[in-house]
Amino acid sequence: MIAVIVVSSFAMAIHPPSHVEAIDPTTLNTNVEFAECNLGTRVNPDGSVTVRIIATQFEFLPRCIPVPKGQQVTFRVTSPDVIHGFFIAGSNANTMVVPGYVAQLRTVFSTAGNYLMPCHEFCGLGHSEMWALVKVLEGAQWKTDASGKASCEIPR
Ligand SMILES: [Cu+2]
Repeated sequence: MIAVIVVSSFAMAIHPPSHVEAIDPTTLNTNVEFAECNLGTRVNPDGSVTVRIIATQFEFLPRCIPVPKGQQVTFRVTSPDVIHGFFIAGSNANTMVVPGYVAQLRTVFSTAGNYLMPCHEFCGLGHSEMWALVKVLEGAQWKTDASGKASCEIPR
């Protein structure tokens, strides 16, 4: 039995679902993709939507994440410190965020509204305070600036 597990895990390269790609957690602050100005929701030139999030003790950056209804959204999440949980209540988005890796998942939100995104992996004393909000927007509510970035700020 052990031989089967060992051989198959090497042969089939079994990884946890959060293992998509490696990233150096110690230099996250100088990483281009996860730079502060690049975090959040962005519509790419091809029209696809990517959300980049840093999960850190004890918050998600950014804390408010706007996404369009009925369109595939790719989440890319990483952590500079400890293991966090990425879970969007009411959706099928659920993965671990392991430092050293980028967790990536895709989902489609078919209903507009606010979705709570709590950290569901105990990460320390402030764990219970660690959550973000995903706002699924439709129609005119969903908009981006000239660079393709969407934000939760209420227009004045
Ligand atoms: Cu956490």
